[in-house]
Parts: sequence; C-alpha cells; structure tokens
Amino acid sequence: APSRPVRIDLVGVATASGASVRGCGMGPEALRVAGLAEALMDLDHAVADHGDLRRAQTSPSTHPSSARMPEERKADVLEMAARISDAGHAILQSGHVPVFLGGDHSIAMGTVSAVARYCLPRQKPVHVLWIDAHADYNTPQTSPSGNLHGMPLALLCGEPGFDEAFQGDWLGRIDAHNVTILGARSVDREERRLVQARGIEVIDMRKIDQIGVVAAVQKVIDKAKAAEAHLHVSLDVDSLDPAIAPGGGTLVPGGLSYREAHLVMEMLHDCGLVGSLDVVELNPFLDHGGKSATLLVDLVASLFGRSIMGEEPGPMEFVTE
Ligand code: 6HN
Ligand code: MN
Ligand code: MN
Ligand code: MN
Repeated sequence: APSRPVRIDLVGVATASGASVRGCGMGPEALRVAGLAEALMDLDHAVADHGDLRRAQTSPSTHPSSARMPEERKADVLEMAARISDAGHAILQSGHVPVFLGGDHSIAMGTVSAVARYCLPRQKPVHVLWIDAHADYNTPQTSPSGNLHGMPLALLCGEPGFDEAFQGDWLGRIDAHNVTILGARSVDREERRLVQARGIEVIDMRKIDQIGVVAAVQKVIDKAKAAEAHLHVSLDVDSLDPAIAPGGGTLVPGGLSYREAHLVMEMLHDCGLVGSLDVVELNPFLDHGGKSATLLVDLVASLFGRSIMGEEPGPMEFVTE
C-alpha cells in the first residue's frame, strides 16, 4: 500500500458458507469492534465502511457441519462471489483501495475476480499473495472436505473439475505463475500434486524457517515489481500461529509469529504495490477475547503504513512505464 494517504473502502462479507465450522460470518463485525477503521484513519487515510454483504435469507436447512458440501451452500458461495466481484470492481473503478473483511476464504473468488476485471483490461498484471496455512487449491475432485474455502485458488487459476455452476468472472482469471502462497504447512495430497504441476510458488513454513521472512517477501515483491503488477494480498488468519491467533476454524500449529507477520506487512507497505486486501477466516466465536481480531487490525495498520517510529519509509520506488 502506498504511504501517501489513500481512500480505503471496507467491504464486509458476512458469510461462512464456504466453511464447515460456523462463526466466521461474524468476522467483519469483530474487525470493526477491534478498531480497524479508526486504526486506518489514524494513519491519515480516508476510510469508508460499506457495511456487510450478506444473503437476505439463510436457509435453516443449511447445516454447516455436514461432511460433504450441500448444494445450497455452494449456491450461497456463488451468489456472494458475484456480488463481491461487482462491489469490488466498482470500488477499484472509483480509484479507492478495497479491503474485504471475511467471511470464509471462498470470498476470494469474488475479491480476486474484481481485481482481475479491473486490472487486466488496463494491461495491469495481477499478482496474488496468498498468506495462509493452506494452499486453498483443491478442486471438487481432490477436496477431502468438500468445503469451498479450500478451493478458491484452483478456481481462479482455471483448474478443471468445476462444473457449469461455477461459471463466472472468477474462472481462470489468474495465471498460476502470478500466485505466491506464503506460510503453508497443511496441503492435501492431491492438492499438492496440482500445485506442483501448475508451478505455483509455495513459500512454506520450512522455507521461511530456512531463508527468513525478509528474503521470502522480497522474492514476491521483486516479482511483482518486475511485472509492474497490482499486488493483491489475501490474508488468512490461520497463517498466523494459533498461539497468537486462536480465532480460526482450521488452525494448524507452527504458523507465522507476531514479529514475522508484522515484518511481512511492513515490507509490503514499503513496496508500494499492494492495491487490495482480503482479511479472512476470522472466527470471533472461537477467538479469545478479541485477541485475533486485534492482531489482524494491527497487521492491516502495518500494511497501510503504521511503523514503530512513525517515520516515512523513504522515497517510494514507483515503477514508471
Ligand atoms: N481455509 N485443505 C482443507 C480443505 O478442506 O480443503 C482445508 C482448507 C482450509 C481453507 O483455511 O481457507
Ligand atoms: Mn485460506
Ligand atoms: Mn487457511
Ligand atoms: Mn504463465
């Protein structure tokens, strides 16, 4: 995100239809309570809160703990994705920076498609930085759970195996070579095979332990900078270590530390390439006294320019055509 004040538009997406654990539909409200808008305004950004996208009716027969995904949950996800895509596209057209507050990670079908719809016709490539314990690259064939929050990247990268119901602006919008997954430590067997076959860059926790987050994030920044790309960051709360962020439905031990996560965000701020953000999978029902929500707010603030000493990060290296 640029260091100059920008206009940030918050879009809540109150849904858990892509997940099997209930509660992340309350994520947007918890981020508000934790002071997200105030933290951004404190950095001199102009913030508008668009409220929440949510379905008018939720069928009581939608049972979120079923082993296989019921058709009705799939319809929820697809309806929301279309609405998110339109809302995000309008925000980008007005020159503002959209920050999407999830909601489960299936909302990225809509958020990334909004960014692609806006950028690609303007010859602006899109690079997606997926910060997550998981790869979210399952297809309906490979998914062990049937949950759509484990599939958005596969859909966005045009993976075969999604039926006609999945037709939409998101399908195949992203080149697998323009995706980096950071923080992974739980990838399903068949999912791993697909990720490898498509050449998706995965900077997993082992790699981070070996090279450090600075080198890891610099790789992403260099790539995005060389391509003169719009960088879209999709931040899943479960990328963080469960000890510091317990508020998620699919926690995996061994995640990013408080300091690593902040450094990632500070570096992303300084690169000036981030033009849109998702904050997803926060489950206030599972959180401990707002701990995860507060941490996410601090991380978003770092991404938008908060620094310890409050100094300017020096001249921004904007790429000129
Ligand atoms: N998320 N790989 C597992 C699945 O069910 O496909 C977990 C997915 C988690 C999704 O955290 O956004
Ligand atoms: Mn995810
Ligand atoms: Mn995850
Ligand atoms: Mn390619």
